[in-house]
Amino acid sequence: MTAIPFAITARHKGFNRAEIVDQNFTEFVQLWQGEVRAAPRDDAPVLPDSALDARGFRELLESQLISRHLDLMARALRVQNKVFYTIGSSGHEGNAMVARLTRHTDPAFLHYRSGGFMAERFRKLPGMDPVMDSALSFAASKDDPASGGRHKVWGSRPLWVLPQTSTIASHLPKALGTAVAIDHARRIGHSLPIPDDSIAICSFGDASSNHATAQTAFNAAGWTAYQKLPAPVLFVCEDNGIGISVKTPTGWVARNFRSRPDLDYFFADGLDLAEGYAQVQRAVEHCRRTRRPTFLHLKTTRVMGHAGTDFEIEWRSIEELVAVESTDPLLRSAAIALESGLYSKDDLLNLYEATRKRCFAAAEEADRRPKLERLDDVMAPLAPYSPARVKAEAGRTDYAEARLKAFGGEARLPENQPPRHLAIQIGQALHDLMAKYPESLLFGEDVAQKGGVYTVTKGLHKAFGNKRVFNTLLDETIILGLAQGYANMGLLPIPEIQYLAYFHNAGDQIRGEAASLQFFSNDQFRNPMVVRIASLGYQRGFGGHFHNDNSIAALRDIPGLVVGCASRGDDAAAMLRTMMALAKVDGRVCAFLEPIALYMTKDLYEAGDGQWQFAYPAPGEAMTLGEGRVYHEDADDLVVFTFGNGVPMALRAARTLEAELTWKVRVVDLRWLAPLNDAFIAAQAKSARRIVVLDEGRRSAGVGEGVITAIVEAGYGATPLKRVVGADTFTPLAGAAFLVLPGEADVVAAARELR
Ligand SMILES: Cc1ncc(C[n+]2csc(CCOP(=O)(O)OP(=O)(O)O)c2C)c(N)n1
Ligand SMILES: [Mg+2]
Repeated sequence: MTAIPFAITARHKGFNRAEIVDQNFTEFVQLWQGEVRAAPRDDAPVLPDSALDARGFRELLESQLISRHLDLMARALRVQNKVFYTIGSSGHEGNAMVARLTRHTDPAFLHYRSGGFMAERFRKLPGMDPVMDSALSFAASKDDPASGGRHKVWGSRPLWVLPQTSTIASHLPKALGTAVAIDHARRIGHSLPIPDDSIAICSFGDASSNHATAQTAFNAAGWTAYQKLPAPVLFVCEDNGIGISVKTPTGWVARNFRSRPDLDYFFADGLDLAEGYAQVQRAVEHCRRTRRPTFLHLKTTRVMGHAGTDFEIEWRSIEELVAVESTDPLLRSAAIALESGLYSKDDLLNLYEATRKRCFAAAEEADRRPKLERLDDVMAPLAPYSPARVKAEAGRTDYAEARLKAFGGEARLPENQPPRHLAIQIGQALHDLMAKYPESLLFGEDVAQKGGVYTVTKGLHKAFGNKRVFNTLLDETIILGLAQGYANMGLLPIPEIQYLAYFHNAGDQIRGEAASLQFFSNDQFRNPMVVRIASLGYQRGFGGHFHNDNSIAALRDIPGLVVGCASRGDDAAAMLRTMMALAKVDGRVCAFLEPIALYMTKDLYEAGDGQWQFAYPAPGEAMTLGEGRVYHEDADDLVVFTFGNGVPMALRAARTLEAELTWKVRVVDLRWLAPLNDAFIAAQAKSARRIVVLDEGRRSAGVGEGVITAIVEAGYGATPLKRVVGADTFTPLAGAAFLVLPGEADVVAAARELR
């Protein structure tokens, strides 16, 4: 479309661009002097040759106006502290076409400028009010149906719009994951909560398309399609040519995406409803029909700046600003409205003003609605926990037949086997859980035929087949994005991260995304999962830092995330059972740290003693979240608090100390690292005469700090105490690794100092 030229008058030089954009609309309508056609019937093209009919145009126009007036309202009421968000959709309102041409059951992951899309999607269900619902979110009211007042988001449970965070591009992997899950679910006989031919929609900006997280999603979409696997995701790049103040090089988006193999490119003019509609339609139909990843390059513009705080006039020339404002898609929509004969100038201006009134009235009403005023209320959806239901679910045993099949007969059931070590029993537990949950999937790097780098998942591929146990491409962001997508479709994902260091590589998918979904959706959406991570140090002769990473702080610091670490096989089986139950019942995101160095450990004190192998807990035996394990319960000369590799280490040190000092030493395995069970720690500290906190993580922000805080806060700060902890360093290769990690001798030495 050609730009509509404005003469730059004194009015156009104003500081408040929202006001100018607003006046432009009125002035444009008043001064419009085109040919007026005979108004088309509802089902006739709005303009000759347009694929959009008159009814469709009227509704889209109304959605565009709602979006625009919500923006204008936000700018006006922000200064009165009635609204708390001013990043708007002005210039992007053409995205309403994408909503019109898709279904309300196509899961949508939206750009913050997809207000037009949102207003249009509201039409898909009767009795919903885009204006009031949005106003409540702008006002951060507790009544906000999207997030309960926790964020200004586009979100709706009934409309299948999953709320997004402000982190640009972080939603692309899970949108792809959702698309993949739509077709994958059918292949494992899982019934979807939405129609089988649904597509996932994901919108984002032009600058965001360069982000690593976006690029990995495009790559993984292509990787999937190349193998002829369905990935019906519609990537909608809302290209306004700029990201905050940085211009996207002209033509870059088309150049970058037009000819990618296995990412099918479509262009649409999002500034012109009459023109763009057929173009959007082609992209949507292609995606739905071919089930291939589709890239819709939607031309938009940005008027009124990045946000209310962005005074563009301070950093752009007035000529440039006015030129951009003249491409305002609402001016083009006004021209269509008038030329088509569907609206007189008065009708159009009346509609414009009526929409303004409606948005302001809703905002004033939203301002009177309650806010979040108590910490409890704020946190309620973050980490729901129903102990009784979780316990019952963890102990549920009604899948005997499925497990018999998975293990290959009664004699092979793990509880009928001799005691085994950690790696074997994790594998057995996973067989058990995949039999218990037919909707569970296990995936990651090398996990299928090979059974993982440490063969922990060996046999699962054979037992459950390629559809439930599979290798992904090599990208942790995608592994965790897939997990979210599967979870969105009601499946129960068990992704594996090959090493803890590589969790950190993709941590935002849990930190910013998965763990935040219940919070920002007021628990209306859940993405339950159990992420297994091969973790921690002490591997003899292997690896260096990245295979021996001991940074747990980055996980413990994620709100709502459950973090557990087992030191022995029977505990691992029970903990995995609890984690799956937490995921199933309360939608929780759980991280299970598997100490690599203990995978194959069979002995405790002497080579060949077999004392670090344990009987497999039969189904029905459940562990409560937060429950630790206590060795030598009655001993109180010294109590060692620890977890993971620290547990057998502390038990060995205890034997030395008992011989040397005749102390009775209790060893407390925390097992659950987040949330830490403060009450349990306090109860164990109560009778302790001395305490050692043995933490193989790092000195700063390690688990040990939390343990000591719990002890001190419970009033036992006067108990003589020593901390034995990893150094604040990266881990070196070979024998030097043991200089930075706590060892048995360090525990003994610390205890001696407490004499
Ligand atoms: C990962 C990340 N980095 C930086 C930001 C800050 N930021 C917010 S929007 C934005 C520009 C986005 O531009 P674009 O993708 O073109 O979207 P537009 O705002 O133009 O619609 C930036 C840098 C962010 N939100 N997330
Ligand atoms: Mg942009």
